[in-house]
Amino acid sequence: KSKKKLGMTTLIFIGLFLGAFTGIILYYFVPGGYMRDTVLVDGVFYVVGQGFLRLMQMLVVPLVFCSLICGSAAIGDTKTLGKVGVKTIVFYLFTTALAISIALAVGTIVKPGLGLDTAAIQTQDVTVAESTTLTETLLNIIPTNPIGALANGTMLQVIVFALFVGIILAKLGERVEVVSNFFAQFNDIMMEMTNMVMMAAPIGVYCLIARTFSNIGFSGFIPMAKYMLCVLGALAIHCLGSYSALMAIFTRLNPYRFIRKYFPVMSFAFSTATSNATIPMAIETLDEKIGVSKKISSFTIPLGATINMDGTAIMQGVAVCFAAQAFGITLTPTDYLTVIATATLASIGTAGVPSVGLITLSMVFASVGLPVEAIAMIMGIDRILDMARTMVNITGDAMCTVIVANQDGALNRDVFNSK
Ligand code: DAS
Repeated sequence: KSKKKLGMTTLIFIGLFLGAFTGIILYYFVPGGYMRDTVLVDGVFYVVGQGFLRLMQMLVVPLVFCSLICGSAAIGDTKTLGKVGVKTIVFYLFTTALAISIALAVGTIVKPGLGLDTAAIQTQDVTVAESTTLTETLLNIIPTNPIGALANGTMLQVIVFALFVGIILAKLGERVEVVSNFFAQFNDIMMEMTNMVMMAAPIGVYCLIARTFSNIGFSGFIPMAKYMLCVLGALAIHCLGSYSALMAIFTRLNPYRFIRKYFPVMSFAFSTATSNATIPMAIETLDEKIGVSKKISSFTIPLGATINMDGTAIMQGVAVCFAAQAFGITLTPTDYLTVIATATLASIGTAGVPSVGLITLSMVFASVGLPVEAIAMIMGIDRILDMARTMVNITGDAMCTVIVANQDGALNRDVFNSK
């Protein structure tokens, strides 16, 4: 009987859970030593896990640049591109504001900052980010040196430059046929490279998770359990509640089929806590399994990975309530609005890399006069929450992409509804 080829989804699912299981076994039952630490955790797991992550990161800039040039050239006219862009940004801002509101509601009702056993809480020193203004954030989107933007992977600047190139390619048509073909062929190369790297996803995810769980201090969870459950609860409400409702309302598609098909991408985001590195797998999965045309996803996914961080906004909303309660500070309704504005602004300017939400959290706290010491209290247990919120970040990007693609007639519903 021919061995049934296990699908990528199943393999990644196995990698995720086997990795977590391995990590917990190592943490609780295998004493530190040469074999466990040097050979396994900081040897095999570290090298294979980080190697896989670096391969995925290697794809991001060239893939986003080429696929966005091809995507915007395919859309062609600036009117449609503008319409898709405005719709996408409106959806991103709406879902982020909804996310923060859910977080503030959960934080206000559950009160995770009350009755804390502060002595038991492990604190760490805090990285404070300087606050950015709206004008700086907007101006930073325009690249003064596009080659520098590509070299540094400054995603918003890469996106802006690629959009210009794509629109002009469409405008000049025949005159730049060679350049159009070059980018189309280079895009094919990058897509093929993505598929090739994704073959290693199950083992990469296994190693990343196994190492994280074998090093994580679960003991730190107990005194911060209420805070963690608030964040995870709000993330679940938003991911399974808000997103499903919005998808059902706007597309009449089955949201749980979307989550099942998108699970490999969500697992990768969870394992790496990096939205940016998830971009290639997201574009590929949306095209192959969900039926979203690359001319939409090549724009909305990189944009979302940079400016749309609902999961991060949720952590920041709960953290604000936690800090105010822990330090006995009463927040006024204006403070809440300031938090919503600052958290949204903070997420626009920051790339999707590990722990960025914690760094911008210092800006949000400063905007309402909350003590930065509170961040030291939540840093110790932030790794798991970073993984969970990154998973929600990229799910929100994809869900908005499906809605915008559907409205623009760029969603193949047969592919979506296929097994
Ligand atoms: N890890 C970030 C991301 O990749 C999210 C965060 O740090 O809050 O989206």
